[in-house]
Amino acid sequence: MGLIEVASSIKSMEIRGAGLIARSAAEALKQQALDYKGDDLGELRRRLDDGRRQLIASRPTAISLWNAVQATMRGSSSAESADELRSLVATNADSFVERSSKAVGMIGRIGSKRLRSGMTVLTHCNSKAALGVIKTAHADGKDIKVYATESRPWRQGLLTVKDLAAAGVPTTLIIDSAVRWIMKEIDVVLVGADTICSNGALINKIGTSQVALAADEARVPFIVCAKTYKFSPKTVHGEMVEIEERDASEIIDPRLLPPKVMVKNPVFDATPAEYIDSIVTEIGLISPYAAYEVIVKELGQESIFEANEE
Ligand code: RUB
Repeated sequence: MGLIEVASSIKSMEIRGAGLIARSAAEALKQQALDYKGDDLGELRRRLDDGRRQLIASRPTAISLWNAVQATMRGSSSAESADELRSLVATNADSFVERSSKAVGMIGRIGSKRLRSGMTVLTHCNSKAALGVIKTAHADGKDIKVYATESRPWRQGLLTVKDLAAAGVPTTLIIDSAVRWIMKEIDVVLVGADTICSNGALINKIGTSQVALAADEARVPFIVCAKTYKFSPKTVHGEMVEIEERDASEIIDPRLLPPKVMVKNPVFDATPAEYIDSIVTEIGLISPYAAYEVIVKELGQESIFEANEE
């Protein structure tokens, strides 16, 4: 798949989930570099820069996309030939994809220690990181039950129940509005992340903040499963995370609506740090209030400088 196709598949959500879009973007940039066979350094830079912008514009909310693109392009300004630039981008992309894939496994192992046999987990939407935790606990022989929300309008919950059922985890699908009712049966909530802000706030699938409110009311721990490249250097500069709004037709066929009725379709929301017990990352289980340190230590001071240059 060429870069333009990858960017449009991310936009149309054929490629979705913050981790997967990040890995796909890194691979698309690598492909863009390898597809240019010429030796004009300026031309290769222009192609990569165009590609970089198209990928970043494909979905605005998940910082994983921006972090992946930055990591893939890091050091590229000092390349002195097209060959050097090509191999730098390819090496960066490979190491990003490898680190990202390993991180999912680490998160699974660390997070699963928080699950004991007999626990019932609630998850929202479809997060590979959160499902990795559940599947690791199950594979370790723990008796875990799961409630999975449908996650309207895209119904990513159907992917979640399919994945968990294939792994043999007893799973029950619920509609999003059943969350507060079901919370009395839940021992822990596990969700993924599209972005974690420097103040520890979580940006994730619409409805996540309502799940967090219901968990808080019932004193059920709310745990986020997120690779460190879900943390946002941009928010260190006070930048607000753009919440993507998608077409109304994803919710309802507009022809079914009475005249003058409008539809709003925000697809992510913000959960403040105070509702989050902990964040499971590949470097360990941390407090949401440690988000700034994660950005500085894991993504590096240079990511904060780069974010300011945008
Ligand atoms: C998916 C979503 C997931 C996060 C984390 O939204 O909100 O919870 O992306 O996923 P969408 P992962 O379907 O709109 O992309 O843990 O797989 O990175």
